[in-house]
Amino acid sequence: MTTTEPALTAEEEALLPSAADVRHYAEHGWYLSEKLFTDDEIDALTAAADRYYAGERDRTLPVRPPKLAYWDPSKGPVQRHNDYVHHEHDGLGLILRKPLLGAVAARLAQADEIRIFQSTLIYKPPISGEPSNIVPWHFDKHYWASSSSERMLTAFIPFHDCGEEMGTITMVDGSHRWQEIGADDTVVRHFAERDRDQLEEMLAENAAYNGAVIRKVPVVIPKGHVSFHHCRTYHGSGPNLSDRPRQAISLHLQDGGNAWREYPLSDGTLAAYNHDVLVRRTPDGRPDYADPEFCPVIWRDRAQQGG
Ligand SMILES: O=C(O)CCC(=O)C(=O)O
Ligand SMILES: [Fe+2]
Repeated sequence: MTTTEPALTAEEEALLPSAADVRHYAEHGWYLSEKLFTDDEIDALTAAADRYYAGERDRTLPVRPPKLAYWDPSKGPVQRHNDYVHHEHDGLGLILRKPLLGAVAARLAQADEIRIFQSTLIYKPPISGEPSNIVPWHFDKHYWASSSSERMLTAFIPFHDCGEEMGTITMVDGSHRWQEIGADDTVVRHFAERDRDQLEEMLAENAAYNGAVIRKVPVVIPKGHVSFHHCRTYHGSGPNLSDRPRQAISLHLQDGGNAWREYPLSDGTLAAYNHDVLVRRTPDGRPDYADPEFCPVIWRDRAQQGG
């Protein structure tokens, strides 16, 4: 047998979402997992993040993509975002590849395979009035217009108990099922580049168009648990009012079927993602979102494995 993916232990199997949990995710667009990481694993993430911030890298990107989030100390005490940490730092990357995490995502997305799409290391300094700490309403698919899949999802992994006072991630319940109006191309710009009031208004307009009431659910996440959201679920988060930094990794995941697609924007250019200048090409010349160098597989159903 040449199976490459380790099976889950019986204890891990018990942590997978139940059929009712999968239905909850399909209906609400988000899911708070069981305890998927041990305290030791989360503490190892914190220690690895400290080393990352001190400048440690196992490798660096061969070129700098156009929209890379890459905080460095010269930016000062603002909210930190650093992309591609699973690629650049093995201490972070190895923990993020935990098969159990991929298995949970596969159940939710109803996919046979889960690959990393992106990983962003996040740090909200404990400064209550810091404007950059506020994450305005958005959904992640807006940044991924060049991705063909509608099943992509994000695992939000805090490094500690994460409650409302720390500005935990907050979901707009069921919003992944809304139809979108007024989707002008500015939505593909990252929220950090956009006006916050404009995004609040966009949320209200989209809710009204769908006859929906906006129900905001702050996800109170105990250490080791993970909050998952669908790529069309609106979410955001508030200030960090605590006396500790709010630290997390946002692990963006793609199902096995995801691939680069041609998605023309109104100005005639094609939607692009940072990967497009990094990953290898498919035989027909498209950016390959399955390049194992940048988009490693973290879960494949055993039924799909050769062996
Ligand atoms: O840091 C946050 O609260 C939100 C992060 C986010 O937008 C995401 O995980 O997709
Ligand atoms: Fe997001």
